[in-house]
Amino acid sequence: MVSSQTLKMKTLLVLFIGVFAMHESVTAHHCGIGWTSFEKNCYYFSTSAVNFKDAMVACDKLGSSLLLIENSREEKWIDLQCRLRECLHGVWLGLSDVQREGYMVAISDRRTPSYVNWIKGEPNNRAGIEHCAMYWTAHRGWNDSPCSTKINFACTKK
Ligand SMILES: [Ca+2]
Ligand SMILES: [Ca+2]
Repeated sequence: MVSSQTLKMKTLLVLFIGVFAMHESVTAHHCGIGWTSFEKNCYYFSTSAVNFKDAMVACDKLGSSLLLIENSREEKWIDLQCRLRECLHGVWLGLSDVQREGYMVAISDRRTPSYVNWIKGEPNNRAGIEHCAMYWTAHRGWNDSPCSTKINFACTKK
């Protein structure tokens, strides 16, 4: 036999959990469904590997830009995400030297990045065809790669 007091308590508890869950989902999704937040930024991680241009277009369609890592904190977080998610190889970075060989600039504003973490010996423009930058999870650093390579990507809203 359930007393009306117990029923009231149960109703309150269900209500409380409901409100809490709603609040949680709003907090988690302030970046939008499918997005993850870190510090004040929002990130979207692709579930498939595509070439550099397709990654750029995909981020643009989502009202965002291809990832640009701006400090080591952000880089460590990206690295962790890549290890937790499907992007084990790495992700594209919004940097290219396609306009002027040897000058890696942000595709968004053509500026030289203030933070870089090239792997030793990179960017090496191997075979003269590497013009797009990527974060390489296995080496925990950046590499220039042919833009036609298919790898995962991350978009950011900053
Ligand atoms: Ca190059
Ligand atoms: Ca390279």
